[in-house]
Amino acid sequence: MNAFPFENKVFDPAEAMPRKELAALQLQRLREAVARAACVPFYKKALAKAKVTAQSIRKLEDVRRLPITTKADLRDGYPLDFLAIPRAQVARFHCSSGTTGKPIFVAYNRHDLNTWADLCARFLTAGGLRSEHTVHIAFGYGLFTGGFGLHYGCERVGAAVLPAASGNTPRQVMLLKDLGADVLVCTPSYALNIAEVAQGQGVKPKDLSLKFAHFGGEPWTEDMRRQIEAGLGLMAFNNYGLSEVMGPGVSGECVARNGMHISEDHFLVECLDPDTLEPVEDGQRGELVLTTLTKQAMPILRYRTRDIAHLDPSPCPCGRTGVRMSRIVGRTDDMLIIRGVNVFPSQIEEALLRVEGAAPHYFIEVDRPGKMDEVTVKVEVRAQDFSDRMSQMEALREKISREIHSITTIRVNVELVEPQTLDRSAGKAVRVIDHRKK
Ligand code: DLL
Repeated sequence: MNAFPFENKVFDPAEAMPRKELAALQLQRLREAVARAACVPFYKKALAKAKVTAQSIRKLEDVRRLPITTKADLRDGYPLDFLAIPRAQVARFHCSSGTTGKPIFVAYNRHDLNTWADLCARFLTAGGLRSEHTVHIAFGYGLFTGGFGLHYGCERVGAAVLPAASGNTPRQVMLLKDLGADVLVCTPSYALNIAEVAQGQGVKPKDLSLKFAHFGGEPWTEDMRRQIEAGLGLMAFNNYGLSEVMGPGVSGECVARNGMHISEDHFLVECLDPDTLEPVEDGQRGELVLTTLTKQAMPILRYRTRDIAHLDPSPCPCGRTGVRMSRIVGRTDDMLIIRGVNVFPSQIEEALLRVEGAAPHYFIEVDRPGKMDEVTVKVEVRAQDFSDRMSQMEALREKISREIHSITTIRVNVELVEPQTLDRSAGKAVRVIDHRKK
């Protein structure tokens, strides 16, 4: 274990439970989850149609007999048709993110809030958080599950929290510097924004006390990780979750940083071909489908997350036994189909960050002016590389275009823009606009 840069500590021994024991626990909890879900009219009907009862679940694979739940089902159940407990027992509501139309309310009872804090404490501990640390949380506090989820997780570890919330970036830099927080929690794109503002103020990584960061809520790449780590002088960890099944705390990286351990004692995960809904082989990309095993207020069966990743069940040197999921490479609903080729925005990000001179700030515009799809990628040039010399900028443009082609196989128009001209996010970054959808 001394190969690791810090002590590998487990928050809950359940994280290292032998797989056989875990499977038995999952089976018992799956039956309980089905029984709880049956209190929801949508599931009562769907379970009856599929001829499944809690008692008829004999093995874990029986999960495949359960009905699938989609975001559209949850929308149709607006506001609270999926509540499985009396309203008077609800302890908190949040909403799933989404900018258009009505949100989806998610509900927790006291038991769920307690589990949630524990599960966030798991990945925070795995990624270096200790009780003596101070955590600067720059997530939105409100309907979004990021702020409150991480807040109570940090407190569960025993750490001190600065609930900075998001926005007013120069002030964030001041707070980080003056209070000397050890750990930063926010979206990766906001971390990049903070790093940039810090740099603009002449604040160097050594002026900050940051040691670790826990980023999640949106896709990011390994190159982005390196950029943020260099910009803020810290070690960054990835964590994943979604409000429909709880919020942050579904999975997170350990000190090995080679995939995010899923808390499988609380979530049953399937990785399915999004077209056929058949399971894919381990290591193959598929859509994650999650069943909550312990959630009481709003249990969810086989939720189609739309998130594409692969699973790695091989043993991890950290000793945790929960299967690891890869980074989210994209979502089935933000996968762009460009002239018949599937392209994820994360691939474009990967290409950009490989080119010296391109800043990690970009915006993708897709259109179909005639019969053909056209993609324009606007990329900021790094301040130190920006030049009035046309030939220099043209060479950079060419390089970016070639890199995108080599990763995605598509040709795109690359438009270089001046440093600091694209919008910065304080939460989840919006990186794509598809005019074809109008
Ligand atoms: O974003 C929960 C969360 C908050 C997770 C803070 C981690 C940290 P929603 O707003 O419902 O919940 O959005 C969920 O965000 O389906 C993914 O598409 C995306 N997402 C979340 N974490 C990651 C991640 C929260 N680490 C949606 N990498 C999910 C890639 C992520 N995408």
